[in-house]
Amino acid sequence: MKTQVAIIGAGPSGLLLGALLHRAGIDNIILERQSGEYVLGRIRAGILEQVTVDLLHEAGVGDGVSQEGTVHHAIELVFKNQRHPIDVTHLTGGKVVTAYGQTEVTRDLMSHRAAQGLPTVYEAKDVALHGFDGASPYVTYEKDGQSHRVDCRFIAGCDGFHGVSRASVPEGAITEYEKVYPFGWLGVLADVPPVSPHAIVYANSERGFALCSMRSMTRSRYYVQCPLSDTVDAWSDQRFWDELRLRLDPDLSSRIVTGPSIEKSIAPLRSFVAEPMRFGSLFLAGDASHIVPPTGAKGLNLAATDVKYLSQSFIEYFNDKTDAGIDTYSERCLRRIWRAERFSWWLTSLMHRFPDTQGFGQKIQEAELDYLVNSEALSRSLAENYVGLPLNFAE
Ligand code: RFL
Ligand code: PHB
Repeated sequence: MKTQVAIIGAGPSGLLLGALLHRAGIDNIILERQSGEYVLGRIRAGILEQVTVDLLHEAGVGDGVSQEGTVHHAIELVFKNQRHPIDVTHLTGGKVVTAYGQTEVTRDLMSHRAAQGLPTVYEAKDVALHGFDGASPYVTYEKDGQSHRVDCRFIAGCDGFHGVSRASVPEGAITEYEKVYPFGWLGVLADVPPVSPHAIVYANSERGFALCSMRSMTRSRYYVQCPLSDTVDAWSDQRFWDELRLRLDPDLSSRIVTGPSIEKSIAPLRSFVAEPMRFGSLFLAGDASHIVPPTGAKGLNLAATDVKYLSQSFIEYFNDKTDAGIDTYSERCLRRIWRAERFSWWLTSLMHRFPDTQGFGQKIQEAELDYLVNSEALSRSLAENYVGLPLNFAE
């Protein structure tokens, strides 16, 4: 097989890249290790920046988010049993975020790709990258007991944190920066109306962090901070709902509607960046090159903007015969990524209980929360990062 761009991974990064390239007339093949159902079964992100929503429209898959997404103008911070609304739309001169699940984004992109008849190989085993230090790289994989080879001009590594693409780069060529947090998030998805349909709630309580989010007016997504040693089995639905209630203010707590969970999982929290993002003819995008703790709701949004820059760079290369875009891809992405890393680390530090922080650290956290909700300047800083930076930010 031969194509212009071989894309590894059919998560949101790989699928969005495939759609944007196809619209520009650039051939691509996606190789995915798992089945389509498995990819859709992973419940992850829920909050999209406007830049991401615009990209979905540009890729031709905006109908779902337009019809089913819920626009939010505010978030709420809860601490010391009190709610503090932050009107992000007012603070950013009119910007919003949209609640629309990663599962739905992925499903929309998958259906669009299938309708266009574009090649996606699910359950591609032993994917291996070759010759990306030159201009004729290729990818090999096994499917149904047979070996296959895809020749291409570029490889896009969109295969997430545990993928093969970053792992294929020679050790000395890559620098990794990492911070692992001493807790995880236990997430529950349930078909109950969201307790706060107009604002995502971030709570810092003595018992730890909690988050109230949603997928629709009839489906909620909630999280509580938990020790990394916890297992899902230790958390019955009842225990989860009881714990969530204890971490919210009395009003929200009394209004939570409970029901059986339809998904429950524990995710560790990590900040991670691998630099650079280009190695000859191999380009990394999304979680393959960086991870943020989910507190800032930035992971999927960063993946989308990486892919926007990457598709533009490939389009300029194939259609305008210029290397300028591919040569600056890594640098342009990394500036935006580090801004999102800073924001996600800051919000994580502000909202969680750290097992080794008592006394002074705790008091500083309280003072910062107090400052944040009473200072328009600091609230605006939170708001402008939460809604996301523009694609070509100058400041
Ligand atoms: P993905 O989604 O991990 O997809 C990578 C795909 O590559 C496949 N793969 C391979 N394929 C072939 N060969 C191999 N060797 C392969 N190895 C892996 C995998 O099977 C998979 O299908 O990465 P991608 O596309 O870069 O997308 C990134 C996002 O998934 C991620 O950043 C977000 O989910 C992060 N995130 C959030 N982001 C937001 O913008 N807003 C949010 O509200 C938000 N909430 C979250 C989140 C992540 C969470 N968890 C579980 C980590 C909430 C949570 C709890
Ligand atoms: C979610 O809806 O899953 C969600 C919302 C906000 C976050 C993280 C996750 O910061």
